[in-house]
Amino acid sequence: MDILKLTIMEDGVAVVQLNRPEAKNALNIELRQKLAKTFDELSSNNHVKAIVLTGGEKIFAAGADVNDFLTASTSQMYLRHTEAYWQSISNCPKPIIAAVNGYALGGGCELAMHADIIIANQTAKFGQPEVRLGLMPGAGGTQRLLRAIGKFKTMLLVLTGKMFNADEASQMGLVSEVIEGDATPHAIEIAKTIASFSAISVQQIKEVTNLGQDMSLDGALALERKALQILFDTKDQKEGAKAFLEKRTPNYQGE
Ligand code: CO8
Repeated sequence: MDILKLTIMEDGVAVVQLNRPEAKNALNIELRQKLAKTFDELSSNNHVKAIVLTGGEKIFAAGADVNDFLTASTSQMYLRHTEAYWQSISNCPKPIIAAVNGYALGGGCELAMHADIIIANQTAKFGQPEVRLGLMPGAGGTQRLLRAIGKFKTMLLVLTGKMFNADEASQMGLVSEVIEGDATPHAIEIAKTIASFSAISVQQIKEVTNLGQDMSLDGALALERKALQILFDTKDQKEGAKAFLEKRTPNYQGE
């Protein structure tokens, strides 16, 4: 059985599915290596414009594979350099939409937070339970959560390991949208919409939004302005304006 499934659709949408249902999609080293390799490939595949990341209908991911932690020493953990696996995802210039059904815990919640949009269904349960294992989050669970929902909600979650459901996650600002039924088809629809736009404008929007989060407001506004100005040098920008005035669908080439 393939522990990671990849489907590339005609309209430029790629669907990446974690597939270790017997272990609740726990992220063992092999799965994380495959995820990283897949995201590296998708980043450089010009046909792919948007990516949906899912764990299937029942679960997103129950975190790191705890079996990998039983005997690991500090130096072994260091030498794994797993930050490189995560960077393959966080450096991906294309929009990533996480479709979360069921549990997204520990490294699973951190994986969802590597996405740009999170769609959750009513069965979704988020949490950073590492503290219950004598551990702490290690792939953004303290820092990405802090930036998404603020200090006091973050502290409550990471210090108690408490799980929270989709509506609570949405109220906190962790989830983009909560839907009834399977989150994946809805995430694919959103990805298709994004894939129909100019890839170059989409990627600039993602880059500026993410970079701006950690910059001063003045610096981030300047970055935004410069990125907008760069778009005026693209064929797609001219095509977008022309198509609007001619009342037709634009034909974007990503140039
Ligand atoms: N690692 C290894 N195996 C797991 C994991 C896991 N994280 N989660 C579930 N499994 C296995 C179970 O051991 C069980 O195996 P078996 O059938 O052989 O007994 C099987 O999956 C089914 O699990 P359950 O019987 O427990 O299923 P339930 O429906 O009763 O419960 C839960 C589902 C709530 C998801 C429960 O399995 C659970 O609490 N899992 C662990 C959640 C957790 O603590 N996650 C944090 C892990 S630590 C972490 O992520 C640190 C991150 C650091 C950096 C990032 C690395 C990626």
